[in-house]
Parts: sequence; C-alpha cells; structure tokens
Amino acid sequence: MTYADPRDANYLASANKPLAGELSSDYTALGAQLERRGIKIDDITKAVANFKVAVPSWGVGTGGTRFGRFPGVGEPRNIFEKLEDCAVINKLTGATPTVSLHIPWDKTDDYAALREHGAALGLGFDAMNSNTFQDQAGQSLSYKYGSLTHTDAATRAQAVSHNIDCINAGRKLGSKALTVWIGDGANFPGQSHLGRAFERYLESMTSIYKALPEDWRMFIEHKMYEPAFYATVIQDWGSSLMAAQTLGPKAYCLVDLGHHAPNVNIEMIVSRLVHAQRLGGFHFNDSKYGDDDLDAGSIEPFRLFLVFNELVEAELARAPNFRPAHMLDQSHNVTDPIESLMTSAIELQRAYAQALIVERTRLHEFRIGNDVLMAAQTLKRGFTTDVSPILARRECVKARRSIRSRRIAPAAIGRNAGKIGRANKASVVESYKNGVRPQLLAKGVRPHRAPLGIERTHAEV
Ligand code: LRH
Ligand code: MN
Repeated sequence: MTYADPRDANYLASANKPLAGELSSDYTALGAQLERRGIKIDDITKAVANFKVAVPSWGVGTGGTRFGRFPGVGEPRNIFEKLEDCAVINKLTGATPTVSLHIPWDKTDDYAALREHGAALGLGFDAMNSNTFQDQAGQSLSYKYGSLTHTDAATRAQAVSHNIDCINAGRKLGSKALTVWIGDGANFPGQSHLGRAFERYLESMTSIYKALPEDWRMFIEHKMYEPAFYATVIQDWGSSLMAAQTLGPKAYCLVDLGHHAPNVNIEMIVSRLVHAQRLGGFHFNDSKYGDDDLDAGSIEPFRLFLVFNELVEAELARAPNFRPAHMLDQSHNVTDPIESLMTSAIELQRAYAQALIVERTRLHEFRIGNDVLMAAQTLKRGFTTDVSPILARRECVKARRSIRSRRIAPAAIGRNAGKIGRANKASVVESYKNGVRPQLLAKGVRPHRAPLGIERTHAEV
C-alpha cells in the first residue's frame, strides 16, 4: 500500500490541477476589480508571498486548559518530531519557515543536531522563549513568588541565568532574539510594592540585556493578568515600553493579541509602539474573553485587519527601526494543531492582503476633509474585499484541501504504537480511499499526523 505524501510537489500539483481553472478566473476577476481601484493584484500577491510568520513549537501539540487536555493521536513526542510537524505547515502554506522554541520545554543536549534537523526540513529558528513561570524538576529556588522580580536576589539570579542559557541555546540554533514573558505579580493589594517590583525587573533584565549578542533583540511581552490576578509587573504596553527604553536599543515590545482587556484598542498600541520605534513583534492569536489563545482571525478578524492596517501604514511611511517579528502563539484543544496553524498563517496573509489593497490616497483625502463616513468605508473596503484568490495563488488553500482528503500515513499510527493504531488501521485505509475525513471521526479515530511520508515499518503498528 503506498501512501500519498501531501508534501510531495507532484502530489500537490496533481491535487491542485483540478482547481486551477476556477482559481485563474477568480484571480482575473479580482485583478480587474483591484485594477479599477488603481491596484496591481500581482504586486499584492508578491507582497503576501513574502509574508512570513514563525510557528510556536508548543503549538503543534495539544495545549489543554487547566480543566483538562485531550491529546490527539500521533502527537509529537519531542522537539525533533515537533519540527517535522512544523515542516508540514511550512510546506503547505509557504509562510512559516521558522520555529520559535520554548526552553526548557524544547531543551536538548545537542542543539547543533537540532539545527541540522531543522535545516534538513527547511526550517530556521526564530525568537527563543524563556520560562521562569514554572518550577522545573531539581530547581533549587521556586518561582512561586516571582522570578526576575522575586524579593530574593538568589532567585532573581537563577532566573537571569536561565535567560542567558536560552540565549546560548539560541546562538547554536541561529536564533536572533529572546522573548521574555514573566508571570510575576501579585494576587492581593499589599502583597508586593508595585514600584520596587518594577525596579527589580529592570535590574534583572539589565543583566540579561548585557548577555545579548550584538545582533540580537530582546522582546518584552506584556500581559494584563494570569497567573497573577491583581497586579502583573509588566501588565501593559506602557510598562513594557518604559522597560525597553530603559534597557537600551536592543529591547523591544512584543504584542500578544490575547494579553489585553476585552475591547482594548490594540491597533492604537501598535501605532504608538511604531512611533516609539520599539515595536518588536507579535504573538498572533485570537480571544473573546481572556488569554484564550484561539486561532488568529477566528473571533475578531476585523481587529486583526486593523492591526495589519497599522503595519502597512508604517511600511508605506518607511517607519524607522520598523522590523516586527511575526509569530503565532496559540493553544489547540479541539482542532488539529497542524490545520489550525496552517489556517492561522493564512488568516494573517489574508489580513495583510486586505490592508495592502486599501486605497490610501482616497482614504487620506477623506481624512483631511473630515469626510468621516467615506474615510471609514474606504478603509473597510479593504476588509470586505474577498482576497482568497490571492491567497490561493499562493498555492496554499488548495494544498490544504488536498491534505484534508488524503492525510493518512501509517507512521501517524506508529507514533502511538499499540492498540489505537492496530484497531483502526482498516478504518484509516477505508477513509483514505474515499478521501473523506469525517468517516474517521465517526469511528472516533483522528487520522493524525506523522512526519508524513516517513513510513515506519508496519511491525510497529
Ligand atoms: C503567556 C504566553 C507567552 C508564552 C506562553 C506560552 O501567556 O503568551 O508568550 O511564553 O504564552
Ligand atoms: Mn505569547
């Protein structure tokens, strides 16, 4: 029995061929529409093709919530397998050539081998993420009451050296940035001195900053609450910007879309950080209530568009020091992580394309003339234009459809050797033939990932 490897170019081409006709007529129609607005569709397609976003290594496994985790079949068991799954996302979207690691979740004793493995999969490494919001086995001092801002100097020093370890690991991987998010804060008024906690933060971050290689950046990630439920030391963009400006030119502010109170105007924050020349990058996701880490563009696509509108304005204005690092930071509990991350990468491309087709000259005139409605409508027209043909031209949507219908590889079962695999082999093959995924679901089996095309001997099944 041979299995199709959706990453195989011939396979993709054969899967895409039947769709080519309808795509080119859709693309031509959209091209004509944009032409009437003075916009060249191929310029937009080229810009979207160059849009890249990093995938979080922690996003390819099932995240879970504090109430439970329902792991899928064939979950990656280590960072090497996580990279294999990230490679599938990049192969099928062409938009995710780098992976952002989290230490110690992705700790390995051979970063050179990991770098090679990544390179062999066509992947590089984006910002490293430190973790002083959990205690690790064998850790001498606990972060229960904080890490970089802990009242105990030895605990702060422990957290500082962990961050420096992350930098050293990143240097071996070719990463060029360190993202520092800490959960430090208080649950009760009075528990901590708000000013001194911030000063301890700056003192610790200064030590980490000194360890940054010349060509590295440090991303400070603010968050309103959780795990602290009264005051968080880096609670908002203001605290983050003050810290970045205090630390030095390599320090930037990272905006995780889920780290704000509902209805906060995030695009305004982006505009201010661009003005301050301290916009380091994003953790894209979506949320309705708290830090829900849902798929980007799944709840508030208009808000995502408005964020990209600010990025396009900055790009067109050639804003100084404007080099945002784009990353996804999501947690997948009820969807297939590979599909969710592919979909999210494409939703970012969509928001970017929509922002790129806004008629900026007309918009400017209506703004200067205070023609409020026409200004609002002109901006919104970018959002209401269906740019799917541009995204499809990027060969991504079609591939996704194809992987849906054929995404079965025995190795998927291999990873979960044992009863599950054996029991469902028949049903897997059945659905493969029919190319219809729901059947599997009906049988309660998730035809899940394996490093597609990497066959494990059936003996393992
Ligand atoms: C904190 C956060 C941070 C990561 C973690 C996985 O909520 O957004 O970026 O370290 O999620
Ligand atoms: Mn984040």
